Amino acid sequence: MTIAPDTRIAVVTGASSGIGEATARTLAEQGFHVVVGARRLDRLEKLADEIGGTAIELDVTDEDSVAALGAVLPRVDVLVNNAGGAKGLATVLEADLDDWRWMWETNVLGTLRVTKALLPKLIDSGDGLIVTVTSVAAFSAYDNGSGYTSAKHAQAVLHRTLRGELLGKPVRLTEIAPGAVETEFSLVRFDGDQDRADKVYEGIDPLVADDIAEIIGFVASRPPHVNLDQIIVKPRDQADPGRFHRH
Ligand code: 8X3
Repeated sequence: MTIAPDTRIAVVTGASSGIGEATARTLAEQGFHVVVGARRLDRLEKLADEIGGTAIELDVTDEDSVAALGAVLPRVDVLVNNAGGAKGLATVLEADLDDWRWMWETNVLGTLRVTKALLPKLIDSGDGLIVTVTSVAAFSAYDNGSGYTSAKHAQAVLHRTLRGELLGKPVRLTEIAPGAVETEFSLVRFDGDQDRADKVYEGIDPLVADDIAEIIGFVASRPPHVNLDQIIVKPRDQADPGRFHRH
């Protein structure tokens, strides 16, 4: 990757759509060279062209893929751990082990792999920032959601632990916990069932990806001594996971 040595680099995982894509655009507008990672390389390359960034095929569940990302980066100033998601809604009694494995692999171990790989460079930058996109599901349990809520709790605890472990190091840590954001999230959760996905947002004014990207942009543009630890953001129409005002 050839970029001017003083250009700051932001890495965004899960950047082929939704919050990741919007965040990549926002950080590029702020002057970062944005490295966008995801599995869908065709979409990524189009995005990277548009924002003057770099597309890297990335599977956060694959050790070699993450190592390859780490090896190609000359420096890292910002990491946005955004890759993840939900699969299914099932009671504990009917839990699908494969869905659980997918959720833990992407949200929890994916965040762990990428963070471990890039942390030395974030520290070396002298002013690093790790933003981890968790969820309101990282703060409460809800019926039929234990695979996702448990994975989001674990991802959040991993992120929050770093706040203490990195105390004294030049790295800020921000957890963004969104409620309902209309992206491909529900389509993935319901295995491509568009009608079921649409119902999640029916009658509410949900958040959109740009709402979260703007907040991440605000976080990334604070001076180095300002650490926004946690930001919970929901639509006005949502009080809690699953508790909506539908009109
Ligand atoms: C998803 C949050 O409120 O759509 O992370 O279940 S919600």
